Amino acid sequence: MKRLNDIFTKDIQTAVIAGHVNPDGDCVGSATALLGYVRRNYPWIDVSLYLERPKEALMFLPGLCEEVFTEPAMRSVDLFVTCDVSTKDRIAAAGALFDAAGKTVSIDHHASNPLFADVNIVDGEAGSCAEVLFTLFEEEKISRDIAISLYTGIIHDTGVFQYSNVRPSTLRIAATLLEKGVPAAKIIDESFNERTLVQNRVLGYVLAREKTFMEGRIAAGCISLEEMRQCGAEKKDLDPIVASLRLTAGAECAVFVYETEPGTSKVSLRSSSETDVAKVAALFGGGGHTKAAGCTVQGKPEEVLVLLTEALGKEMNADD
Ligand SMILES: [Mn+2]
Repeated sequence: MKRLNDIFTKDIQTAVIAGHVNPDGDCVGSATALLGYVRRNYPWIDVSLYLERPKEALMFLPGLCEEVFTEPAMRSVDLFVTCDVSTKDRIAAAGALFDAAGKTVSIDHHASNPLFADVNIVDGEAGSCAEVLFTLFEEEKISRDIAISLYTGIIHDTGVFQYSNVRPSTLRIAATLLEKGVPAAKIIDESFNERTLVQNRVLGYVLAREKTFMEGRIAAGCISLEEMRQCGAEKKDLDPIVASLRLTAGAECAVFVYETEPGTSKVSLRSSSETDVAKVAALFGGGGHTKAAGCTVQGKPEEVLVLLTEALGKEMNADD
């Protein structure tokens, strides 16, 4: 708890909080929670938040406004804090400001974080960055709005307390946040579960063409830019797909590949077994967590799908 007092000291006048590219619920939840906490408890600091625009379902989070999505005009700040950012090159657009900052801090839960900042508060065992932040905050100084942000971060990175990254402490933290008046059911439904008509259509399209490999131990699906266009879908509409593939009976790992630009494909990997998908992603220059990882690979989605299932198959065989 004292650690934050050692970071947000009296000599800090300007601070920026930033997240990672393509921000998810944990990134936006953590960053807005920290923004609220700094504004409330370190009022002498002129703090601003910089994020890429997240999906619409996260726009309810306290502290988000147009200014947040506009790159900060200032040239340098006393303090630059990243939330949920696993490597320096994943800091969203304000990266130049990071280099020019008086002091940098990384608050994160990716075990692969190379400790790229001056101060690194990284708990690779935590299910979400929001959980790491909770342990840094003083409980009585957490407002309802801050609790809402933290709770959102936790549910998004734990799949509403379903994934294996949930620890007993995750639920204790969630209980404390509920006591702060978080409207949990509403947040879960509206920010996590809800899907648009387009999302449902594109999910159906990919699942209808799902394939399995390694005697059903790998479930895989892919979609090209042309097929996305036919479904009226954009990148942001693809979020729920890999999790649905993973639910296939008998599948230990899921691979979802989509084309981001002609000839370039993005891969999402999930594991519900011992297989470390971050290792497989790293073979292709990507990264992530042991159970959820990703990478970008040159090639058409169907080709990349074959490459990835082969690499994943080797990794699974090595584990057997
Ligand atoms: Mn996270």
